[in-house]
Amino acid sequence: MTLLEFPQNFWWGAATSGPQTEGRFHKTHDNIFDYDFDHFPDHYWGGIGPDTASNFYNDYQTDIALMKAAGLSSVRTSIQWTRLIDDLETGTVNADAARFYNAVIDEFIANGIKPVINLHHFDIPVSLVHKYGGWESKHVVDLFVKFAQASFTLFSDRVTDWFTHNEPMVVVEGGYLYQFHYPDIIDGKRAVQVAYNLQLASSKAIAAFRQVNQNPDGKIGIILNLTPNYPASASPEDQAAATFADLWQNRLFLDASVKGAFAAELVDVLTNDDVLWASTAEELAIIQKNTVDYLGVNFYHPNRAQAPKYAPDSLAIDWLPDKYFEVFDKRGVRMNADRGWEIYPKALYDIAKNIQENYGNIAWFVSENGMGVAREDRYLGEDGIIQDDYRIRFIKEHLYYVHKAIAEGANCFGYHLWTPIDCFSWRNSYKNRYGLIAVDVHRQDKTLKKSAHFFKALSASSSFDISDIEMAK
Ligand code: BGP
Repeated sequence: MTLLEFPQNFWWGAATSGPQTEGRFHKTHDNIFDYDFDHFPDHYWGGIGPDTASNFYNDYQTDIALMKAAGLSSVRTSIQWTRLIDDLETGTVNADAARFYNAVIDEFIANGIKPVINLHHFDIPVSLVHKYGGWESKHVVDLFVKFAQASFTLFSDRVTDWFTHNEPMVVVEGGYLYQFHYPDIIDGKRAVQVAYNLQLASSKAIAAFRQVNQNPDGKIGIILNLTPNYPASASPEDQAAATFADLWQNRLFLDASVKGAFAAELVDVLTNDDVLWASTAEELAIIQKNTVDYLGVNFYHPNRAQAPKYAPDSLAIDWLPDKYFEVFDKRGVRMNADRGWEIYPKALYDIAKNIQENYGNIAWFVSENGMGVAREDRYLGEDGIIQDDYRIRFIKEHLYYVHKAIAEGANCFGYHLWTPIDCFSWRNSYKNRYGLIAVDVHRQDKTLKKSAHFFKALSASSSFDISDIEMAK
């Protein structure tokens, strides 16, 4: 037996979001996924959309009891803008929604689970996209701040841990570059403005938090999907491609959120290419002043970057960041075939080192990490428990590198698995299951998987035995 021990008070938890669990019940507004599903159901795996919920809205007490049974000491979810706010222009609160989120927060606390609250998890109200162009609009930035302010006012007496956005880069890429989120636009210049406005929204929300937060222990951060870009080769072209990919995918939000300024190298490229965002001195001062208290880091897979194969001129579109890099699948590596993602746990160590060396060793936690597997009923044991040993191995391997980084001084204070209970996953719907707890969405049956029992022991002892894992031998 070789035990890996983690610090006391380490957060052992899991992450989910409002739009992926609550269901559409009783919402005043539709978000972009509600709308997209109503109009293009074939975008969704099996034609199953956000209406088919794991039912947290009605079942939150049962779900939280199951999360407790899985040993979770903290859980991240999000408040839905489309539920909490009645009038999107003025930011008035819907009383039923406030009651619902109050009850959820109280239920978490009563079960000894720290509620960690995120505000924006891809789920902008669709009417703001149609009326103003969504995140392309600075008016929408200010409407988001009203929603944020309402949330802080209502809940910051009990909620101490807040985040502004989940993976803003996915909003940019999905909605404005690669067509996997509504509005499915391909336009690099507009993507650049969306990125800037998302950063501005985060910084303005942080400023609002510092005015209305009621709790001396209150903290606020941003959740970023940081994915190292490993160059395909040592050639200067591939190295330059990886450097730009890192600037664009990671440093854009990381530098602005932690250091209060966008990376000068990125600003130079965007300026030379004549696609730089429209900003004002006053906005840049807000970004400079309102840096994060800490960071959430979502990590699933690394990227491999190489110099683009196609000459920029052959791109039909005026400007795309793909001008500078191309992401490719490396051959012969370990993959999660169901999701098409490479499995490379050491990347978490590289992320930790980067934060330690280049971002003042700011406090951070793994805010999402996980393994989505299709048709998990294949692994149902005779005892009726899904034997998801692959997930336990995945968790252990990633934690091995978190542990190593902490031993070398990384300021990492927790690990959240995606996700507590199998949930709706955007266009993949229910194809890949990530949960510690299985759900049969038709019968609304929820059962602990083998990984939930593992997680409970992990959380109780803040340690685990690594001796069965190859890398430890
Ligand atoms: C992250 C999102 C989550 C979740 C997860 C799994 O990017 O923050 O909301 O969906 O990815 O990915 P997917 O559902 O696409 O398999």
